[in-house]
Amino acid sequence: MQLSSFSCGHAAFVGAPNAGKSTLLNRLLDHKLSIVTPKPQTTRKKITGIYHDDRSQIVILDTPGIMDPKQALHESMLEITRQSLREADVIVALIPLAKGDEPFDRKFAEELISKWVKPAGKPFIIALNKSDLVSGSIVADIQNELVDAYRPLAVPALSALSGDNVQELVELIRPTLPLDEPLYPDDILSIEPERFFASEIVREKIFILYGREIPYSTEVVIDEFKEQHENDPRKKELIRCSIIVERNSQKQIIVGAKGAALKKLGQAARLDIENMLGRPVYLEIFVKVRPDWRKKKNLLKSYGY
Ligand SMILES: Nc1nc2c(ncn2[C@@H]2O[C@H](COP(=O)(O)OP(=O)(O)OP(=O)(O)O)[C@@H](O)[C@H]2O)c(=O)[nH]1
Ligand SMILES: [Mg+2]
Repeated sequence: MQLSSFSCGHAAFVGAPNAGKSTLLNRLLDHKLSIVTPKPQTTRKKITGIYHDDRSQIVILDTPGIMDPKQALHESMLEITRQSLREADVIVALIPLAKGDEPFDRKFAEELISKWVKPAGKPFIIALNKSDLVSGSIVADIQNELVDAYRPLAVPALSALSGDNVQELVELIRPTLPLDEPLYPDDILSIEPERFFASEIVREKIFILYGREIPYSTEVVIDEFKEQHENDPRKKELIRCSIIVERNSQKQIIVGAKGAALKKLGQAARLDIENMLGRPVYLEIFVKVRPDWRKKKNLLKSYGY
């Protein structure tokens, strides 16, 4: 490692919900750090992922997607995105080239760049994601259009899902970072604690296993995370967590007939948590009703928003 030419700094990934910000972070780290689901508004808090190579360390800030806030929870999520923009040395505005059958969303691109990215006053790259979904011929037109309209540093088209052109993004980010020593040791991928990622894994399974309003009405809180392995590596980790819902009817859906749905959720979450920790886990899940928790500032605060 040549420190005199080493670059280190923060890159904020911002964009609409479902743009693929978390997928891109995971692809760059070659590790599933941030939870990903087909549903929008999956990420609710800042996820810090640390990318390392011989010449650079990029502290990547994955953020909640930008939407019209409808409740206090959304306001808190947007505040997290604002904070990440303030911390950033460079901003990567991630815009999907296609959304299902819908074409490129110029209106959202305009809002994202003019209301969020430009006011931050940082160098920015517009990264066009999901290039695997569109034909190459339309991409060049969109790239030219965005260059003319917003004058970004660059407009790479990439696919976070396939990895196509993702390394090029690193090459574009690197020169924007300060020449500086690495901030973190080269063997860590994140600075958030394991218990946070355990709660995220439970949340991811809720997003995947339940439909309608359930994912959006739930929060996951880790009540106890006991490392019991210190003297005996075979001993299980004990994790007690609560799933918070807004209404009793939602609690019934989460639990399911004879507890079957909750059991399925618990199994899926436990496997992923064990994978993350590399140790066996005993996962206990409670379901609690907290009416209108998404609108209550004090509850939101206690859940880390
Ligand atoms: N086809 C395709 N799908 C992608 C690509 N990148 C992400 N996706 C999919 O898009 C969906 C959303 O991805 P996420 O990474 O969760 O998106 P996000 O921007 O983090 O979304 P929020 O956390 O809700 O703001 C998932 O189903 C991904 O598999 C891509 O390059 N191509
Ligand atoms: Mg996300």
